[in-house]
Amino acid sequence: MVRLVLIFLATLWINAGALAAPAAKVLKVGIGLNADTPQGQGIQQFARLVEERSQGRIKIEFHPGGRLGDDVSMVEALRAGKQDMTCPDSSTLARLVSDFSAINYPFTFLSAEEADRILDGQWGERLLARLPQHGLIGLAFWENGFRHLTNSKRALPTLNDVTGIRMRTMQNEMLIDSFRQIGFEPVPMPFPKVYTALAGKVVDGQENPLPTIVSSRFYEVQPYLTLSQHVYSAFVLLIGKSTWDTLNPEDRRIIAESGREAAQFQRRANREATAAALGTLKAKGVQVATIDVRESERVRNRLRPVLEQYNKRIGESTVLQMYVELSQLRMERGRYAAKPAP
Ligand code: TK8
Repeated sequence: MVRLVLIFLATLWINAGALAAPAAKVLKVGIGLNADTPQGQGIQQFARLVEERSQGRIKIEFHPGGRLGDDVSMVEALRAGKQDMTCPDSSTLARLVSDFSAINYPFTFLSAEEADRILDGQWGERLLARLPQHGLIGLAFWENGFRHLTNSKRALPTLNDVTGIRMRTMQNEMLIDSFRQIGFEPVPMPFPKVYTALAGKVVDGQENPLPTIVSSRFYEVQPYLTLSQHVYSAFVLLIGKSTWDTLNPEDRRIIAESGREAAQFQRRANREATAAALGTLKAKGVQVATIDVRESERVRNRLRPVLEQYNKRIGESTVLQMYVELSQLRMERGRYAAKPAP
């Protein structure tokens, strides 16, 4: 009898314990880059904020380095409810909402500050608001960075003659068409396959922000770097709508706020990594060329017919609004302030 009572009491105690500390909700997050990159550090910062603010109710299970897949497949996993969160390059979302390509219009954003203002402002908000109907919630824009070209064939101080260079591109049609228009042979490919493809000479070149060229060790198989700053590239922190719908309002608030705060942390880390990367690459023996303003202007003109086509596909109002906000910003900054006639 005493034993039975004890067992009964023990059961009560276990139940009370379970009530006091319900099992944490675990969110599975995958990214393409390694844990020690600014993107990886950003996720770890996000995880700290979420776990702290939810008092352990929400835990982040982090899978870096493309272990859960690439940008396109992870976004699909979110939509299918098989993965909770990811942080792809925004260009890969154009297959769902073509407007995302506008961010990557070559030679459009001129500084990280311009990108921050456009992406964090109304224009960016409107873009993210298009995602829920595709099963995704966009929490914040993070930074991938300005992209630069590397290749294993020859130094490219201009992009005048790039024939015969097979260039890996992201899986975005506007980018594929742009690289073809410049004269490259574009080969779209998911990021986790790129190093092996470069090493095996399946492709000759790739383009990414400097911190990625360092962290993914592309310099080992890419002796030539061209500082081209041809495209600005953003990440989007995403949570699947099916996961979002299971969260209570308080947890949603914590996740959304932490995503935005981690964006500031991640951008800072990325800019520090960018400043340090060029020295690292030079020390590794990479040969560096820089394309000048006139050359970028020439390439920009060459790309005009491609972009005109995408203006129509994307919707002229999205593109126009982006240019309007950019020129407003530039006027504020005095970049276009009237100069006295010579
Ligand atoms: C990492 C990718 C990558 C991107 C690319 O998952 O594919 O080249 O720049 O960094 O998002």
